[in-house]
Amino acid sequence: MIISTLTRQATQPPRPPSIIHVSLHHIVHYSPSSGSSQTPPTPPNPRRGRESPSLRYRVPSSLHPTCSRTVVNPRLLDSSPPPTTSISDWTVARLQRALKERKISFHWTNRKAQLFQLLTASTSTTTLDSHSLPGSLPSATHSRPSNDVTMQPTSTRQQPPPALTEGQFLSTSSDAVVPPPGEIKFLSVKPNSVTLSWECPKGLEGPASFRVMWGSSVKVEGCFIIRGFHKIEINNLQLGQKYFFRVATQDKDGNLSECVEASVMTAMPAPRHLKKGHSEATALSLKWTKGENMEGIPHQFLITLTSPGKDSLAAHTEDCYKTFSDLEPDTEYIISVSTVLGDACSEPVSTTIHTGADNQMPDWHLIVSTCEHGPCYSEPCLREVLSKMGLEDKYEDKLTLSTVLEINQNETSDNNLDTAESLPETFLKKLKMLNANARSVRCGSHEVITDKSNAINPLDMIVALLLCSDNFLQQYIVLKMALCQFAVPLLLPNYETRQITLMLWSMREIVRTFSPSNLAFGKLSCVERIVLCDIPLVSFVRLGRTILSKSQMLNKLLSNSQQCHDPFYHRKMVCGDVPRRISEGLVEISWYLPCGDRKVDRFTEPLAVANLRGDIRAFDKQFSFLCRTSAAVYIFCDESEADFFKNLKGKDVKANVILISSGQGKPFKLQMLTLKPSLKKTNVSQKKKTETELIKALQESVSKLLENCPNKVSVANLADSAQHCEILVDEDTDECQDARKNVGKITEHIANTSEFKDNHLASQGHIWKALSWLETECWRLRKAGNWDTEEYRKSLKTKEKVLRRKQLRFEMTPIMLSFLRGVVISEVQHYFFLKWLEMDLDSLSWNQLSALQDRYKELSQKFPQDTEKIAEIDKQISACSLHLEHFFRECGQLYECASHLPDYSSQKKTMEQLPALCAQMLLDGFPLELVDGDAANIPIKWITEVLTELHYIMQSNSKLKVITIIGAENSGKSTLLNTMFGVRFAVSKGTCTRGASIQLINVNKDIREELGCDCIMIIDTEGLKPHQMVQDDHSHERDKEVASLAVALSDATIVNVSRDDSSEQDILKMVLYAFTRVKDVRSKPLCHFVHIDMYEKPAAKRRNSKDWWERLNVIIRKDIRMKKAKINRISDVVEFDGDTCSWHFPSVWHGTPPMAPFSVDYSETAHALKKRLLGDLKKCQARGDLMHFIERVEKFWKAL
Ligand SMILES: Nc1nc2c(ncn2[C@@H]2O[C@H](COP(=O)(O)OP(=O)(O)OP(=O)(O)O)[C@@H](O)[C@H]2O)c(=O)[nH]1
Ligand SMILES: [Mg+2]
Repeated sequence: MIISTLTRQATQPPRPPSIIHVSLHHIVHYSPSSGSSQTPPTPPNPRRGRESPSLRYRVPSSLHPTCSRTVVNPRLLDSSPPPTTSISDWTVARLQRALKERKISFHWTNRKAQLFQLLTASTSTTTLDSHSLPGSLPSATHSRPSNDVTMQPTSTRQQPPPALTEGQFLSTSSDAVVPPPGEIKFLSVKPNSVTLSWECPKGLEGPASFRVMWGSSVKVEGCFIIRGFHKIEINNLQLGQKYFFRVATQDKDGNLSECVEASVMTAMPAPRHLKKGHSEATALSLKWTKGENMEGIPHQFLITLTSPGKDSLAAHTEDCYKTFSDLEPDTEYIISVSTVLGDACSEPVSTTIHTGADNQMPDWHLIVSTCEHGPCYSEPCLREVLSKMGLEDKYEDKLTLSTVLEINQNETSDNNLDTAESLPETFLKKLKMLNANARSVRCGSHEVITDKSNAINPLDMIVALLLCSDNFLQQYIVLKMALCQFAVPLLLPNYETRQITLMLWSMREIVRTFSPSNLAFGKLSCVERIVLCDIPLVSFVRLGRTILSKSQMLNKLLSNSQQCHDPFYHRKMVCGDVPRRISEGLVEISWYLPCGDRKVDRFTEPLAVANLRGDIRAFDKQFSFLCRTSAAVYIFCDESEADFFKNLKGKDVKANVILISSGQGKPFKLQMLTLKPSLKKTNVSQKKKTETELIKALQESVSKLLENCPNKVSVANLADSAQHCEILVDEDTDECQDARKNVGKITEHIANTSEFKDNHLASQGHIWKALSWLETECWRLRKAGNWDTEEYRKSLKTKEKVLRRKQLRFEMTPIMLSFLRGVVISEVQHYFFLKWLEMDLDSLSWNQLSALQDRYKELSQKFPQDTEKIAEIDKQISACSLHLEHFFRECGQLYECASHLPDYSSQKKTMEQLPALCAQMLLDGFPLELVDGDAANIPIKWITEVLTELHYIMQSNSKLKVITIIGAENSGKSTLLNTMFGVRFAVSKGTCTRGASIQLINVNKDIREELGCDCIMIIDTEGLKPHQMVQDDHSHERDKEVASLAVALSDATIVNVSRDDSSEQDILKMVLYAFTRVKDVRSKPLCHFVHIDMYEKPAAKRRNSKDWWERLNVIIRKDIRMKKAKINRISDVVEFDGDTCSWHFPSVWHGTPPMAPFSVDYSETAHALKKRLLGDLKKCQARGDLMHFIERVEKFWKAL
């Protein structure tokens, strides 16, 4: 089996001859007889103390390139009882299952530790599978070569060992005098391994045997006899721990000599990449990265500062950065940082830093706030602001996406949250639903805020939230902000560490569609990941106080003639005038993107606009960065500030510098500042008297700049300049970069997405499609004709077997191996891995997909009867699409294939690890394909296993309720679900969702009882195509099957009806069929009809609810099949309230995309619908947990 071979190769270091390698990990944990669970049970690990209450999940070691690692399961964070031991819950889940298989009863009242012992007692083994050893040692039970090794069970395998003391390892058992070996020497001591050697026993001839035993202060870890070797390497030790080693000579009768003994402490990895962050006269900040292999192990760092003749300073931290203040100016300090774990300390890494002179300009000490009474200097205090917002704890223990997506009490209540502590939640709740008013949150319900001391500026709130969010939540927040057309943070200041971070990772998910003037012929628009676009950057900064509001000016500059919106928050907005305490020095970025309509576009080329909050005097780093990277820097200033510009001469200024100045009561001047050969100002335009005139002049100036601007740059390329200006980059962490490299190993093979799928993801190709047809035909019997049913089925089964055998020939490809390795890696890295892969795959497919989707959309709108062409393009879209789901689909196929192998097959055992990985992915917020849209089938074994794993990971607390959406294709179904629940179903023009996908949302404990479930499953379905657009009845039937299944599974169904759809009647018929079909398998589903004005025609009137239901009744009455089924009116097939179950949505965009913000009305209607749906769920009868859901999927899929 390729996978296990590779695993061994990866773990096996090149070794010198005559050294034996022993893997402690295997001896202690490996348990070949542990039934279906091949994962070694994880013993309590005393080093994991700080990880609780996070529940940990151990990945299958056979899939792991190095050794097993742990993954936090965020979904379980607060649903779990405080762990009494640190056995992972994932392990508990598997143990629980294994117990069940052995028919040993299990109760949740059992402590995990007891459970662990119970299972280890029932599954432990005394022989070591030598094939599992990295060194591939010859097996003890087979014939032994002359230099052989005998694995001996240690007492730990049978019973828990007694606590050991030094000197108690080995007892010599005989009176025979056997000469002892010479002194033990340690040839190498690494964090996880030790190589020791000893001299030959004096007076002994020929190859001798030695008994080697070792252990920690807690227990004996291993013991075995070797013959002919004097050297041994012992692997998989714990780092920073004291180990004892004893060696005794053993004669041929088994008599032992006295033993020689030595102990050693395994090495502790030192921190890496120690760098100076910020430094000034009396303060400095440092940053570093964790030592190798320290990921996931809670540890601390010891930092010491020494300077000759001065007292040394020392500090501890768990973070990878530290700030020191109260230092001596102009002094050299030697700084050392060591890793500390328990009593062990690594070698230090050191650097020398010289503090600045006393007269250096303070930049972070004093900030200039924007209060009305002039410059206001105050001491910024991040902790104080965080504590006001109830976020103090979250600075260390970051907020995660799962907490934001979770449904809690506030989701359904109408109570206004208006305390400072509730601001972050209110903001996130609105932002999740893309409410363009999300930033306008205030404490207190009064319009006018009288007590400003308690108020919080929204920019402070955003900075605080980002500082308290993990990388993935940061990315989520920034993406949603961009969708609302809010400016997003480019450089984020942190007043605690005094560091500035370029938010590149956070912006990576932003994708925009726009139409620049130089668009290739035939293309309507281009889709771009915005941080990768080479776009001129124009920066706006302020020097001193000015009468103009820079942000307000920028908003006007970027607004179209048709639509006015506020990307930059400004003074006149809610709480915009509250003094900023932690957001001074923030640089935000927003983009102007043309739609291609000259009448609407303010600029015909894309443009990035940066806005520095605060005075450039106080934020020199940010200002220098902008001068280096921008095509132009516009400086708002007062005429009296002329002297400052002399400072610019020493800077690396690549930008054109333009001053926007005015004096008290004087008109505005726009002047170009030239720095070389001498400082010079040239008027750009005539003086402007009013703000409107000034904005016009600014627009002209920017437009001129955009014409053939050579100075274009992508945000991704700003990272180099950031480093030059001592600005951190958020994605410069080892986890993120390693994950990126691993993704690169996959994507470098993708030249053509379709060919890539054929070559590397082969299991899901035409064989799987043929198999799907056979599987479904077995119960549909559509082509049975005159055949005897049983005979027909038999023939189908035979064909199925042949195909399965063919499919089995596909081995797991190296690409899939790379994928699985990326997924099983540490918690943080696997998330980065999936994100990078998802983004890279999307970017790769757009190139090919975008044009096809435009064509599809055009044909389906203008020539729906041209079914042949539509089907052809649809096929091409399907062939070119390559997303994360294709990789998981491949996992599913590999798993399904392996399920046909005999139980002893190693391939089967390896594949059994895959469902757990996929279940984890679902918990991480990635959608899972329930119905494969290309094959029109459910890989039922795979789905069953994934959801079963999920059920166990959730500790059997998986009672769920289901919300489903069905409706016409491209009618905004996925958009609506994403808006309501903050989830991330794929959205795209043309055709997008295929089959059906699911996503899980956690329900907070506070309303589980009320809602009657622990989680909510959302099912997004492929759009229904009108009859005229479909080439054959088969695909039409397929659409209806998917819709029926989704309805049958749901507790509440949303039917999307796009008001602009000319084939509405046809779609409604299909919807009604879907409801009719489920009539026999379940009670009437709850239903809401949603009418969306996709293209907002002003004349469009709201539909009268009564007319609407009557219209549905008319369709039913006219249909003969429905009549036959005794269905006469809509109320015969669905449960609904005539007055409140019909919803009207405006278009999602308030204006013309790409510059249009998300419609507030749309977001608020979506919120109301969500509240109503949750209300419905409260009332509907519980239908069980995930295990019941799986049963229903299989039952309904066959029955429908
Ligand atoms: N103008 C406008 N566009 C919308 C609206 N809702 C969604 N869209 C866009 O329409 C396209 C399709 O949206 P989706 O949400 O993917 O539609 P869908 O119904 O899920 O599509 P399929 O899954 O392919 O059936 C996307 O480009 C959306 O941005 C709307 O109300 N107005
Ligand atoms: Mg969709």
